[in-house]
Amino acid sequence: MSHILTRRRFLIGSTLGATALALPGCDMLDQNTDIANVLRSAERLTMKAQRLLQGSHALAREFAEADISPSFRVNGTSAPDSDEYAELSEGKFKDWKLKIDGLVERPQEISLAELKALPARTQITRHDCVEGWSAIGKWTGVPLASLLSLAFLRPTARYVVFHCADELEKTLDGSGRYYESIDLIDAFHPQTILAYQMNGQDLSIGHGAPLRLRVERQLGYKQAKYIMRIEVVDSFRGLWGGNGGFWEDRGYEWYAGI
Ligand SMILES: Nc1nc2c(c(=O)[nH]1)N[C@H]1C(S)=C(S)[C@@H](COP(=O)(O)O)O[C@H]1N2
Ligand SMILES: [Mo]
Repeated sequence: MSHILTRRRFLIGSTLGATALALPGCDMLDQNTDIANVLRSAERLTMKAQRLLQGSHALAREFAEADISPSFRVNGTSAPDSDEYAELSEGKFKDWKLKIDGLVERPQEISLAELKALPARTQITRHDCVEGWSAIGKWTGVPLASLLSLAFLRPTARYVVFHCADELEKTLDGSGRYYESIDLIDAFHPQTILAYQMNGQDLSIGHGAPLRLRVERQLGYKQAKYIMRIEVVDSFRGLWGGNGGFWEDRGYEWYAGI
């Protein structure tokens, strides 16, 4: 079903694209805004339909040990290029702390050892990248819900933003820094975890050490690696391009439902 929805979304997109091309001389700016608005509402439709059809707590499929892919590609950043990250990784992330702040009552700073001492979840799931490859991996980590409960969300909290260590694109203003965001339904979903292990071993640098997001009902680019800080917000305004993620600021959909 979700494939049909996805295809439909593409069809809506391409029809509009053709219309835009067929109308040269129009005020392209206005038109682009219209197109963006229609595409955005189509995306909301996809999200609502997925949740309506599957329920907001439906689980992504989980697999068996035997299904784990023998190789799992490293994609996007393979190692954050900063002195700060180099120092942290040389020290085996003993000095790394996950910050949780924004619209929370009790901001947190949690070490990797503390995270590993919390109740963990392990899940074997399929990762689907928009570039057209998939791989099955086993992830172990702390449910995001547990951490948000420690921090106590304020009543205005709407989204959870993940700030990463890497710049995927070198820009003067820092807008090439990777970040992602999800809403509270996905944040409290039982398969949404902050993983520190992959296939039974500490996360490698390529796969996002020391901590990465797994939000299993969405595509690969939502699975933020190298998480340094979690910020709870009520909107994306004021955050880089304002669209809730590195790739979203470059035109990808914010809700990347599979
Ligand atoms: N911080 C950060 N997170 C990221 C990326 C990235 O470049 N930087 N790439 C994304 C994309 S497009 C994919 S497909 C997955 C790849 O995860 P992997 O390298 O473990 O395969 O990470 C996602 N999370
Ligand atoms: Mo991806």
